[in-house]
Amino acid sequence: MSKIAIIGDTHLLMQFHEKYDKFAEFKQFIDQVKSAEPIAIALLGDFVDKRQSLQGRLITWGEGSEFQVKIEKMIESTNITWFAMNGNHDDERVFPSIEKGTKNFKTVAITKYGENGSNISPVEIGNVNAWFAPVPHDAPAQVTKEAFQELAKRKSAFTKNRKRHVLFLHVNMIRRGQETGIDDDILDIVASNFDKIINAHEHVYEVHRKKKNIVYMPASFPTWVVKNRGFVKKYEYKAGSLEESTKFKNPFGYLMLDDETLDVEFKEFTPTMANVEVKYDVTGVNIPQVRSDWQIIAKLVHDDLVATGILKSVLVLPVLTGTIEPAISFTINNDITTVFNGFKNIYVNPFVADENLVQPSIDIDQVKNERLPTKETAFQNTRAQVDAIVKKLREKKITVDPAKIKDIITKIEAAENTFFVEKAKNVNAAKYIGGSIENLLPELNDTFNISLDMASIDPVLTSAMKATKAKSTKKEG
Ligand SMILES: [Mn+2]
Repeated sequence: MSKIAIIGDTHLLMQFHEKYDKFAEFKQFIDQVKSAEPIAIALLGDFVDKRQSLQGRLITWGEGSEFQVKIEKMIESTNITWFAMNGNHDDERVFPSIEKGTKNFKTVAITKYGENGSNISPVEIGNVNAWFAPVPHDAPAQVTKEAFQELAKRKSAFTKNRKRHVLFLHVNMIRRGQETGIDDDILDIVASNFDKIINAHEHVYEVHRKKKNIVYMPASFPTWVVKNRGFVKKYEYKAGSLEESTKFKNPFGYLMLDDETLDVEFKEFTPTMANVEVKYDVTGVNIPQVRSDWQIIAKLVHDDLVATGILKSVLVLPVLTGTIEPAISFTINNDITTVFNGFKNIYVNPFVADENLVQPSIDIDQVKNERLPTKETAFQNTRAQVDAIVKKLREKKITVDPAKIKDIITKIEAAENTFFVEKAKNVNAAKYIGGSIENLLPELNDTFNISLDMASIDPVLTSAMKATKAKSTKKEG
């Protein structure tokens, strides 16, 4: 009795989190696979990815090839033969190129449009005939049906040996709405012809609920952050406490296929980082509330998963529900991130909306009449406060000429300042203002904390004055 390891959906060049090193993780992962002593490794695609966003720009396959040597060495270190088929995220040039540099890596199928499986033959691995079928992942139902009929025909005509037949695929199989997935009657064409069917791409280990010989395979380790996929646990925050919505479940790992019984075993791989979801109701909250709530949330998630040693690090995905005020939506990601900066081994992702989240849209004319000021009203208000600012500073034994403050305000106003228009597009206000006045008044820039303080410029001016004063005092001293 021998076992074949089946791996896939590693997405090595897709960023999960900047602190998560997929190459280091991949090494750990294949070491674990190797220690299970499979006779071969079947790699079912979405291995490296065509493109990834690196520091905000897309890198091409050419740039990605700098990782190739690293990957090839890791594959070689297993001393096990790899049989590989690419997925929809892999550039079709990558696998043949890895094969050239790696003696134990064999490209057995290249998935691309127009492929229908009509010219493939199985690879004998142990006691099975392994059919790697390069059927496109999102082909129209009729195309998939014809490809499956072709595969069934070829399998029926196969007489070379009496081994059992396993079909490997990388397609959208699970029904998710009208457009995605394959109907049971089409699946039946292969389910009734092959002894076992293993489909990558779904990132979840599951046996088809009707056709028990169809198995979906798990992702090796975290891929990217999407709501409702790939999480290890879900929580909901309610009135100061964090309720568990799901039990901890590690969805990552690989499959071991018994080459005699064709039994499939899911082997867990515990990643060094995984994400959880926290549902949070934003109705009626203000910024101090957001910060104190998330202080509690971060602490509780940390205590539950990191302090207990279940995971080395955790990435939290805030899932917002309720009604979000514009004033909160502009800064909530920053406010939450600020809280997490105080924790070790726990990180936070930008929020996503729950299906019920109401986000009132803002148009610039409407903003004029609401509490978010326009550029004009913000500067008007601030000018009206100059005397008060001078008075406050005097109480702190700082003497400032009101004309100087007016001068600073005029400089800010005169600077290229489309912030109040950009704000409607959800641009981070603190960063925008910080950037636009940086050259004018570096001391001011230091003092920006949260953007909404800018709605009234006086607290910013106050602390800027302090900073200026402190600096000049130092110099004099
Ligand atoms: Mn895929």
